[in-house]
Amino acid sequence: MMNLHFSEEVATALANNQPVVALESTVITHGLPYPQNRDTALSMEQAVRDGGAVPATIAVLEGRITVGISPSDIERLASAPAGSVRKCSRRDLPIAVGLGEDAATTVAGTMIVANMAGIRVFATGGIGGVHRGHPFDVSADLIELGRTPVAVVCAGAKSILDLPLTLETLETQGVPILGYQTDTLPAFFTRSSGLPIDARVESAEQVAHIIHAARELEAKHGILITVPCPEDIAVPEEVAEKAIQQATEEADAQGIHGKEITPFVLGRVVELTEGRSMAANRALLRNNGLIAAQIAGELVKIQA
Ligand code: PSU
Ligand code: MN
Repeated sequence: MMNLHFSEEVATALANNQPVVALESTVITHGLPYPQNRDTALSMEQAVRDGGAVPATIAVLEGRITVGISPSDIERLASAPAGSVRKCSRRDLPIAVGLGEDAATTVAGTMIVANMAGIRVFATGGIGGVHRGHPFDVSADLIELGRTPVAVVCAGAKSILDLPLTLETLETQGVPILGYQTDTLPAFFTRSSGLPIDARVESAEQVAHIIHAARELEAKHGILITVPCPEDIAVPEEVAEKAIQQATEEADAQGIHGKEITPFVLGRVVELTEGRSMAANRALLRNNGLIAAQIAGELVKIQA
């Protein structure tokens, strides 16, 4: 099997059955601008620690799949020129490794590595989904959730996506969608999409019991835990919707598609909301890191 490179801290935590939370790196290279990307990545790691777990940010560094990259690696990825680091989903992993590249793992890429590393819980901002107006542009994240047993804590799917089609796809893939202290699917910057989820959960302990049950069932799929953006900083629905509408139209008009759409639209939405979406994005990443750590802690207790 492929050799993974672990930081000493992550290797020790895993060997001692201590809680570990995986974190992705595409949000660093493609999700936020410098230096907010670096600061957010570091504060998300801190949020995981505050929640009692060890953070393991995952990336490919010069072809080496690394679990627990260092603060200086985070700085290097964060400050790399736009477009110079490969956005690494399932199909990109062998390319990045085979060519000895630097690459930032998406939700799908991070799930694959976390699973290989024995990390059961992963925190991110938003997963990929089905793109509005492009029903065949289905993120590999959704397919990965259907075949890799990692629990993903997120703020729902990005509100730039077609959320009803995204939910349909996840249902087909057999992925349970939990609402953390909520009855509806959060829509990333906004707290609710109004769409139903499969079950409301109140605590990290309940989530851990569901993850454990899936494991006992020998489930091959992942579990999605959706957490609304903290209330004081969430973007009101009308504001988010208007900005997304405009950014999506601009992307279409400029012929932007495939893996370029998400970074383009997110960047434009930040400009159009005068930074409010970025503040919300950063706050929800930290919050998800904290809750994922608590879930990982409860899971360790059950599986001890
Ligand atoms: N949401 C964000 N920022 C991001 C992403 C999502 O706010 O950077 C990234 C995640 O890494 C996610 C990826 O896995 O976008 C999905 O891209 P695609 O639709 O090309 O699969
Ligand atoms: Mn896509």
